Amino acid sequence: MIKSLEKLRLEALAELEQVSELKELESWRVRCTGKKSKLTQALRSLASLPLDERRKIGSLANEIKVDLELRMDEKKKFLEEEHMASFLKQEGLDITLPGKLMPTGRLHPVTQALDEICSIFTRMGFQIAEGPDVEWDYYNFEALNIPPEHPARDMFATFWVDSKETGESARLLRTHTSPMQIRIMEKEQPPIRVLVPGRTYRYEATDATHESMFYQVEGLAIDTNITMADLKGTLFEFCHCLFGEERKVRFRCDYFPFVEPGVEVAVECLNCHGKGCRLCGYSGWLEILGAGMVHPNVLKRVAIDPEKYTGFAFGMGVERIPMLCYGIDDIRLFYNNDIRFLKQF
Ligand code: FA5
Repeated sequence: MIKSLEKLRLEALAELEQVSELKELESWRVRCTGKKSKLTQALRSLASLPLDERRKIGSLANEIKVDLELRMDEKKKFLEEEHMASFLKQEGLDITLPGKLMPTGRLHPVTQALDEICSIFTRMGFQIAEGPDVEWDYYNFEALNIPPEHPARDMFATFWVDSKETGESARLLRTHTSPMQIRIMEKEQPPIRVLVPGRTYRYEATDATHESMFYQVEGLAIDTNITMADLKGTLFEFCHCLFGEERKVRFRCDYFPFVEPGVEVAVECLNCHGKGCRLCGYSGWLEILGAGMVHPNVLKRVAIDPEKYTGFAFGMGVERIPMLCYGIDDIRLFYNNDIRFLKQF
């Protein structure tokens, strides 16, 4: 019995040696280790043997079975690898070739600046709102204390959608984000703290610091006891968060019909450190925003009592921020879509 089991093992291993395909391996398994194989039959016949012999032969038969199954697994692995190698050769696929790098996208520098500005003001308690790019004359001018023929309309060279003779129901591309002050105050009661990012349009020749489409962020705070000191504190804090504590910030009087008093805020030019260059028009300063205390006429227009409530508003040019931070000396670079420029940020 022992001899015939060893013979079975040798025969099975010799046959396994000859197997060259996965399909053949399966029929080898059925033949040599399956239910009807001689080996399984030998294991079944153990019951009729005396106990001593049964132990000896039983353990040998099991050892042979385990051995054959192990060899079969090795052979299977070998055949699978061989099959994969020949498949890859036929397909002509070279898996050692390095893959193609997919270029990773990134946010436009103006979007990055918008995100940063919004994050600073939301930390101060402002909420974000958005409004339409195509606006009524009423919101863009009239309700902001700029009636027709007011000389301040010249400050905002306008792209008209309808004839401007139509009056307050004429449509235009908003020249600033300030019309959102009115839209918000029409709907909300004080206290109000809101921030409005958005596109604005001006019908003017472009140069290093002026585009005909640019982004602004409007800020509006209305409450009891809001003073100029709150406006100054808020804007100083913002400038220091964005540009660093050491950057000089300048407040100067300015005129906007919808605020009284009005100010202009400029930041020391990073490009020339205040010495004067093309970017700052050789002044050493770059104006980033206009601001002021909301004019009582504007509050009255939206039925907010100016005796009870006061507030401040500001509107900043967004492109000027990355220009200052990165020393970019021409605003037009942002919208030329030159990937060599954009991928630096
Ligand atoms: C305004 O647009 C006012 N609405 C700002 C304001 C809001 C004042 C609330 C008071 C209260 P101004 O025209 O100065 O103001 O524009 C504000 C900022 O937008 C400027 O400081 C500048 O940074 C930017 N800006 C103006 N015109 C252009 C332009 N053509 N291209 C790029 N940025 C511009």
